[in-house]
Amino acid sequence: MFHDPIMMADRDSDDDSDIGVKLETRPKTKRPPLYKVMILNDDYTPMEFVVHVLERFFGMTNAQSIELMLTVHEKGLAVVGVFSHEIAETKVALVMDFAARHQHPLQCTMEKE
Ligand code: TYC
Repeated sequence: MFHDPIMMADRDSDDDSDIGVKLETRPKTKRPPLYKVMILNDDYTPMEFVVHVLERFFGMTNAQSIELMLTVHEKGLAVVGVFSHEIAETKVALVMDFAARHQHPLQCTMEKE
């Protein structure tokens, strides 16, 4: 009876072979980590330049850029966006290169969220 060929068509119906087998309930779709891109305050970079950077590289309006630049000026730093590792790295490199080419000490960094 245990391995009766008639019962074999329904393999799990009576032999307890599924004890201890946990079926996966949650799909394993791990999201990639996200990274905060930040700009830091300094005493020398002109306010207008920072506003231009925020418009040019982070797609902000002039009003949004002025507000965020003033937040950085007052608080020391602010998150300007959250991106995948590759996009964050590219934004940081573009901003740092743009600032250096204009001889401003503006710093842009990234950090895992
Ligand atoms: N503190 C600068 C000034 O007074 C302005 C500034 C703002 C610089 C934001 C950098 O990320 C920055 N000219």
